Amino acid sequence: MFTDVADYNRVVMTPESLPYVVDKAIREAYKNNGVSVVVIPNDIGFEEIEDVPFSSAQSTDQKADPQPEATDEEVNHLLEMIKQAKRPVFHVGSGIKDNQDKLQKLSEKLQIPVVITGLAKGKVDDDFAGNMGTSNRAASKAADEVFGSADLVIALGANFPFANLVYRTHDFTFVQIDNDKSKFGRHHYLNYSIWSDSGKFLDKALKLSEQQPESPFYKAAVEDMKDWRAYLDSLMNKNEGEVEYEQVYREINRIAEPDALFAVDVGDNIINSFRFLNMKRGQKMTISALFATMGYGLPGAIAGQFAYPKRQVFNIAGDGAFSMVMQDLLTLNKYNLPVINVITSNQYLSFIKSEQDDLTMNDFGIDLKDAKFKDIAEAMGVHGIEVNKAEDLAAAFDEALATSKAGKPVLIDTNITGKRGIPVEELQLKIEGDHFVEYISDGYQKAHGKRSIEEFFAEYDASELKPFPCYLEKYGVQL
Ligand SMILES: Cc1ncc(C[n+]2csc(CCOP(=O)(O)OP(=O)(O)O)c2C)c(N)n1
Ligand SMILES: [Mg+2]
Repeated sequence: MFTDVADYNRVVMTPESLPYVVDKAIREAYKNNGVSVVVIPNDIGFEEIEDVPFSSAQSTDQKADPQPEATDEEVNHLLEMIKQAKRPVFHVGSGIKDNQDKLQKLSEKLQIPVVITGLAKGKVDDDFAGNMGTSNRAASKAADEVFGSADLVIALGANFPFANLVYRTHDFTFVQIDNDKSKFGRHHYLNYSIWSDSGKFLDKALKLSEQQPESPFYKAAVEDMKDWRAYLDSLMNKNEGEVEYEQVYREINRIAEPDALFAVDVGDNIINSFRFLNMKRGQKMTISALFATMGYGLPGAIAGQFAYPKRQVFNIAGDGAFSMVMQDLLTLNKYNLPVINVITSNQYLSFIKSEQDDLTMNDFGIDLKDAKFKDIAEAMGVHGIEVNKAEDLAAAFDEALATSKAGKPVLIDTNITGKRGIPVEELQLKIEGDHFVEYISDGYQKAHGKRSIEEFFAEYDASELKPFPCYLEKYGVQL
């Protein structure tokens, strides 16, 4: 039954072998970075075995594995490729680990903007000017545009699962740097690869490269991202009328401690946490990245609070996703886990509604009943708060913070509007003559009617945004 998911899978056959099988299972899980399963037949629980102290831990267990290292020749070759490129972009994944300082230095030194994968959110500083954010659908405008115009993509510790969507939009030269050879060329034809730990690669690249003059492309990218951030800020700072999701994120940012943990559920909150969470270095985020399983937020938060009992933990979930697992509020109560649950109730499976809206089909199976999550929480012994007006948000989050600080779990049900965030993945770039032209995807126009870029921006309350070619033109980026 477990063969499909387990790297190690054994049934314990004798009571005496139990400690050894469990020990082996733990070792195999670490070795394979995967799942071990030990099946213990019921009757073994009734057998007495001799209580012999057992430990196989070794003094070398804490020693880090040796890591592959880029050679001078490889790094010089890549630096040459970068020199030949006009619009190079880094695509950085979670393999960057804690090397953000080195990456940010290299990005500035070589004038290469950084696009990140979702798992690298928080691993490259959100306020680093060269950080364009995430790409694809759960994305920032600048990341999609900058990526869409790149002629060289350098993936660093990135195993991007949505490559079929964004790596196929246009031709570019592709370089991959990874410490795992099995990742090479998985997502794009490989023009060059460097088998290396990211930190060791960055050290060498910093040593062997020279400071480049300001590049028009880098400047255009940075300004595009700056304007996008200003747009997001203006949305977050509204404080009247109905509650909107941006303001909920403003409040999360306001009360989040510097070492907070965020467990983010699947749905619009994935898009919105990438866009609006202003993550600090000490903070951590967990999402169901590859499988995108709804109902991840609350169990993720429970695991986070058990692993880090002294840290502040958020569960950020939509009403649909939360409904799948809300019975575990009782677990928060039972173990006194002071998790702050933030529920964004829009009475829709909004993430799917947006997909259906973009197809020529009628809505199907996406509307939800309004649930009184506050009352549900209270009935399970968790303090519940409900917010219906933007002006009441701050007080609600203050109350949640105080409750959590007093060691108790809390839930805030924010009744948000059904407003859709701007689908920046519909912005497409093409080269016409000697310049880039931006337009709205054919699929979107087919479903919603013909529209200009300006009309598209206006539809999402984003008239201050400009198409990327404006920035390219302003700084004289050459094709
Ligand atoms: C277990 C599971 N079922 C279905 C899906 C497909 N799916 C992805 S997002 C989503 C809607 C999420 O709705 P909600 O939690 O209300 O969040 P919203 O998008 O409305 O903010 C669905 C059905 C999924 N990812 N996982
Ligand atoms: Mg919803």
